[in-house]
Amino acid sequence: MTASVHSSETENAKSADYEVLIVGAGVTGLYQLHRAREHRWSVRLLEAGSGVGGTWYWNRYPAARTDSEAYTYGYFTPKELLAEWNWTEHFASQPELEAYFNKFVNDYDLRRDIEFDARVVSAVYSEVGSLWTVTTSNGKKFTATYLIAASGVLSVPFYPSFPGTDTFRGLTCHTATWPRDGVDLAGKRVALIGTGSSGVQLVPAIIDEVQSLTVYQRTPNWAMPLNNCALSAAEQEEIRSGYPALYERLQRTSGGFLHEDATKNAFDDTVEARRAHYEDLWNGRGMRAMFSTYADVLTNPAANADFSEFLAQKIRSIVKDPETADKLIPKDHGFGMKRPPLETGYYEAYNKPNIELVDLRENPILRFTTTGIESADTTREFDVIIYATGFDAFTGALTRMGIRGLNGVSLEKYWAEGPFTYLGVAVPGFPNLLIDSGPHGTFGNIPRSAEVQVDFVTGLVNHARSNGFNLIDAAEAAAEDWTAHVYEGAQHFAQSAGSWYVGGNIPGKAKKFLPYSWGIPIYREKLNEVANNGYRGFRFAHVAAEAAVS
Ligand code: N01
Repeated sequence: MTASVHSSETENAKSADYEVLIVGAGVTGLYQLHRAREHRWSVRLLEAGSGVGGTWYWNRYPAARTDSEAYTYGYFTPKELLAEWNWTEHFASQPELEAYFNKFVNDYDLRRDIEFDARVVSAVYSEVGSLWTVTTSNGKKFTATYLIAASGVLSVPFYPSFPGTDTFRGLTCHTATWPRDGVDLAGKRVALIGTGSSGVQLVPAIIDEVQSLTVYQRTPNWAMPLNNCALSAAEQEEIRSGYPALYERLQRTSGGFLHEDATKNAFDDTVEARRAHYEDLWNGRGMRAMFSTYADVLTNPAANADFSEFLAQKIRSIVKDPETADKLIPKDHGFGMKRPPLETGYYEAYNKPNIELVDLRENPILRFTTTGIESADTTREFDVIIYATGFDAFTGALTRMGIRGLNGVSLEKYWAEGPFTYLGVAVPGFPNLLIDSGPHGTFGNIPRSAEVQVDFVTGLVNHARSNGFNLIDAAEAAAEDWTAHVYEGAQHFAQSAGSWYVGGNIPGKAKKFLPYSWGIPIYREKLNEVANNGYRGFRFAHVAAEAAVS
């Protein structure tokens, strides 16, 4: 590596269109753009959609909403936004979230730095001048020193392939690309494939308007009540005045949620005390059970089975038909081994006369026909088929961008056996590619996890700028240590084989653990430690505009 240190912060930027390109105008990318502005980087944000919000721009199916309390999901800076914005419910709906992100970009005049309808189709690193050249689907080309991917961990919809899908003459749609104008489901015969969080939210939202709903379920989930409700004006004021304390709490909890981490183990309590605690969790709001059940609920199989059995009893007590209830109870994984959906009337919907549950383990889909779906038991006719079949999570967006690092190495090939990152923010051999939300760095309440990454990446780029560097690369040994640390934390997720946590939902994808499961406080601590030690594990250099790196 030829490296000479220059004092000019922006010499390289002169030969590039921008110092920084950000990919994605979701919750993470918009925050990164805001931080870029604060530091006066020359920046452009490339967004595939025609509007902002990311997840909350694309997933506009009926009843799409967060299961993080809205006031823990929004931004904590800038302060004016906290003062001005009122959340109307504990868990915000898609329209409210989309409005929130639009207010953010409008208030802070971020829109002028965003290129819409610009899906990144190719991003190639050049050693000459240490530059990324990025091409977008609208035929434009951009060059920049740094390419920051805020492309999301659940942003690439997955469509399973069934024979005959192109022959179906009715309407098909995916929850993650729901049409802007909505879908008229009134009086229609509707099929829904998939019972993850999206399917579980959709079922009760549409059951009363459709003529019939057939739910094709491959694996049931341990869904628990969301217990959403409206926020009164007094509650909003209370939340507003408590923001500083709330933020401190969110910094402390492992998931970046309101919910405190349990400290007691399950069998430290009597049967009666456990039962009372489980009831309390069932009646509580949001993701509480994931964090506040018992400290060993995910690590001790007996503790996990105890809580899972409580949930199974709840399902049996709500769903009147015992056979349907049994089909809705997971048999292959315990609570928390897959990401649990939060529900509002999901199990109750199965008591309606116009719903049918097809267990795909007994009756797999054989093909789509021109008028419906043929499964092993029979053929059913539909007007609409809805895919709620999830995402190519964590790596999908990054491996679809045509990213080529040093020597033209492609990221999708480099990660063919699973992601390899340093701190979840950099990939050895892909200089100046920085990741704000991706594999091995993201966990829990996404905005709280992503802000740790954004703040770190902002500091890293500022460190390079102020030292006259224009090349940042992660050392391979540092990435090896990080990857080992990530996998060490994942050991108790042994029953997650079918989950997007491990790529288990995507045929042919490497089955490797993808989130960062040690919790956000430990993640923040590790990133701070690296920053405080001169960004240990990173290699910095200055590459002159016309000089090749040797
Ligand atoms: O996707 P999923 P999702 N044949 O992967 C099934 C977040 N989110 O969009 O489990 C038949 O969970 C698949 O079956 P199986 C949240 O983090 C949050 O629902 O693989 N079925 C499964 O049932 C969530 O976890 C909210 O056997 C097939 C479903 O499709 C994440 O996004 C709301 C199939 C996919 O479930 C993903 O949720 C929505 C096939 N070939 C989403 N392939 C909030 O509440 C897949 N399936 C905030």
